[in-house]
Amino acid sequence: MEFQAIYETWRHVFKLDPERAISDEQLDAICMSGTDAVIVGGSTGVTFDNTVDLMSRIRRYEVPCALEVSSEEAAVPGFDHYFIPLVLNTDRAEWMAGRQIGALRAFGAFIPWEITSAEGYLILNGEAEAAKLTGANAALDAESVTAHIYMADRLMRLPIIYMEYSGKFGDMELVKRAGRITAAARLFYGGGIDNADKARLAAEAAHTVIVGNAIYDDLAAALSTVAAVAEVPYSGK
Ligand code: 1GP
Repeated sequence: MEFQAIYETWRHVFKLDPERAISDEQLDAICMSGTDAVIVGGSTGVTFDNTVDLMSRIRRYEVPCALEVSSEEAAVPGFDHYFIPLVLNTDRAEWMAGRQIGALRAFGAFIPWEITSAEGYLILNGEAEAAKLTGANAALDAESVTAHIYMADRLMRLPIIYMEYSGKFGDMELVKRAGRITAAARLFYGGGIDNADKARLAAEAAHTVIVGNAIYDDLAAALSTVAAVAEVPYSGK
């Protein structure tokens, strides 16, 4: 049987930020929601301690739990999977391969490679914290998005392309277009999903739909996205 990575069946994911407070009741609702997985990650303020703390609380549940490793200090063992983001639409090479290489120099021999995957990020909301931090060129037109997809999917053969609009609902036509061009990568979409309708639109456009901020802003609305995603098939391959 062909090897299948854990995330290849995920349609709906909640992303929890270790820097933000979440009560036990809220966390219970998230972990028992029927979501396919929980990803722990954030652009800033992620430390070893707050990551361990959140992981151990999520670990009381059966839901798969992955870490998006955005800083070397916060690489915590014990997750089901590790995602290493590479930002594709920035001129600052440190976000593409620089910091990652620094971390590999220090920890390369200890990395559980069979459960570690790179994510090719396209940060498409210039207002997002991650865009400011990495100097991402968020204003990409359709042709540029296409070129970035070719780069990530065909040339670099990254297993995941992440279209990130964090904080804002994105251009679903652009996401669908990316999906049509993508040959092998799994397409993740995240940004501004705060109700069931937006979740359905995103589920049609991307393989995997990621909900973050809504968890903290309106938990009931965030929870409604789980069933919404399950209702809609992905329109691409
Ligand atoms: C953030 O893509 C995720 O990395 C989700 O975005 O917080 O806007 O839901 P939101």
